[in-house]
Amino acid sequence: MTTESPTHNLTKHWQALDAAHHVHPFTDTEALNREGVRVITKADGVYLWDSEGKRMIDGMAGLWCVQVGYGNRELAEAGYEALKRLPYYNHFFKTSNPWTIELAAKLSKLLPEGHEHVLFANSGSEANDTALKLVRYYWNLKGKPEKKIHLSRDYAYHGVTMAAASLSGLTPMHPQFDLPLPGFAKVPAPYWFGARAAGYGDVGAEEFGVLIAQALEEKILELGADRVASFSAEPVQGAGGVIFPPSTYWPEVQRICRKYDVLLHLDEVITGFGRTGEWFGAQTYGIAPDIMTMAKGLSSGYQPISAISLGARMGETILHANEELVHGFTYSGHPVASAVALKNLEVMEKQNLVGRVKHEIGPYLQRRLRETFSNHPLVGEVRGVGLLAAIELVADKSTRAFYPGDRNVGTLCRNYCFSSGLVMRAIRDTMVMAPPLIVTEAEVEEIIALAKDAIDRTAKDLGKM
Ligand code: PXG
Repeated sequence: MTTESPTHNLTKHWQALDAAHHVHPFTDTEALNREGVRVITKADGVYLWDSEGKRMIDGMAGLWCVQVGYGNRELAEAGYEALKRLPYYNHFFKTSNPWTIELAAKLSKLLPEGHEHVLFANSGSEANDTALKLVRYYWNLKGKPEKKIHLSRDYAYHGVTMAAASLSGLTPMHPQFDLPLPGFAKVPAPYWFGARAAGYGDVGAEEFGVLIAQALEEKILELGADRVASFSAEPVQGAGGVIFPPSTYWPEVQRICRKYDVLLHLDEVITGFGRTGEWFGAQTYGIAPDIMTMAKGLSSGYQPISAISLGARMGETILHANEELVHGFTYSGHPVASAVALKNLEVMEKQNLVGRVKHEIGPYLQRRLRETFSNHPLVGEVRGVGLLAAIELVADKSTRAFYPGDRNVGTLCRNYCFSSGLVMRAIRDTMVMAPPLIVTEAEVEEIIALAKDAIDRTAKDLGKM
């Protein structure tokens, strides 16, 4: 019989309390409680520690958000200063605070051209809900109240509130809640790697990009352009499987949105703040959105804060409506969250994190992933831009055939990652990574070695090695 250490007792204590009282997101409660939750007690740089003292390297930057890494003292101190000086005040009743004002001004310098105005909220979901309300308001102001349908894509993840979940194209998110709401419709995703399995045949990536963009045009024509309000999309689809669009996709999508006067809502919640090697995915992919939403990396996840920026035409219309904009949250532009976000942007600039992702560590990660996995018997594709990457695990490399879903290949591999101390996500059988932007070459090597070990073990289980 082993003697339990005091930490182990504490872990058991927390697991029991968690099981008794805490309901987790996207979790089967009973299954989790049988297993016992992992309690994370501290983090530093790119590392996490659990209550048993086990160290893990975080290949996911939390939930794709900890750009500056954990334990940044400058962010902590900026938050503490704001907490002492002004722990709370709001922007209703003709008031504001210095941090939120400076943050809005700072963002307007980094955002795509024409995005001069921002609203604040507290999460990506709230930002997306707000964006859709503003789209509806825009068309009402323009005298086109019948333009109300919101288009988005299969595999999209835009959040969990009623409208954001309706926008999301991950189908398991809908039936429990009788979603999507009326007025939402989906178009296909530019997921070239899955094209064959989805019945598109042996089509090249560039051709596929055009084909999928044209499916948007067909949907607009089917519904009637006079009824379609907006098209929402992530520059690169994140939680849906780290899907990078072929180079032909975005130019064609933008041409179609312009042609049918459909507002383009870009969800930069994952791609924003350096992830793809520019401040925004809009810049990486040459996208000019009418409205943009951002969260996560805005504060490196240190505080809950999100933002919605208005492009020129929405800004001009909505901000000159000469009436109250009847929208806003108690915590919109919270002073502490704003102070931390402002400091986060300052730290990112001082450390040249975006340039580093574009020219140094991003290319390094991408090269090392390809060198390590391109010829692996279980790997069908390695893809990535900046510090965002995906590794497809497949049954047949040459035909890009997936394993049947019930083999749970991705979960198997993910579990090997966890047990050896690497946080890497599995989305279906796609292994994905998005490490903090401060990750070093040595840490990239550590991530790759652990990922290789996990993928090798998975391949052995499947009789591939
Ligand atoms: N848009 C995008 C593109 C996101 O990735 C949201 C909106 C919603 O943000 P909030 O702050 O409301 O969660 C997200 C969030 C995962 C995972 O498992 C991804 C997200 C959230 C939780 C889990 O990959 N993305």
